[in-house]
Amino acid sequence: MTRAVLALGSNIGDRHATLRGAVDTLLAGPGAPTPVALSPVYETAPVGGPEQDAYLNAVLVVDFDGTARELLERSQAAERDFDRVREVRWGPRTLDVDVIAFGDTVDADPVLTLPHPRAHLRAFVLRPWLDADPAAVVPGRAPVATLLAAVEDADSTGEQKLTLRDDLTLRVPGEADL
Ligand code: PH2
Ligand code: MG
Ligand code: MG
Repeated sequence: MTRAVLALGSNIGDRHATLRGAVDTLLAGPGAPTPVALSPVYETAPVGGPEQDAYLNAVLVVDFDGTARELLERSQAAERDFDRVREVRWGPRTLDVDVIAFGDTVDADPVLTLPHPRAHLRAFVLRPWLDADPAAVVPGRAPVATLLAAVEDADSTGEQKLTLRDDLTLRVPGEADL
């Protein structure tokens, strides 16, 4: 069993319904990962890419009995379920599911670079990850809390502004709203 971190993002359509559905899809079926923690939802300014609408972002921490590649395949299958079409890099999408960390793996494999090569720079990953796991560490780098503080300090322009949307709940199947 490996503890893994998935980052979810949506900025097209009914973003909240998409994130809710994505959590259900990711945790459903034989061999699915077991949920460990689910972050609150944040509304986040788009980082990089073309001009696009704001995202909803969240983080799901799981235990997974399989390989990192298998978890990536499940994440991509969930994206396909929500009609994700591959468009411009960093462009708008109905659903993005990124494998951010897989145990303490550090691997430059271009198909699945671990940890995610930009996670340590992105408040929209670090903030919800810290909520889901206050002791989290980005493998090979530093504690999430330290990295988030550095990102916030460097963000004088507010490019990485995020807002807690505690009006938008997510839940793990079979549990009350978190
Ligand atoms: N994802 C991107 C590009 N930019 N910006 C925000 N705020 N949230 C995202 O999830 C996001 C992004 C590429 O995956
Ligand atoms: Mg992404
Ligand atoms: Mg992605």
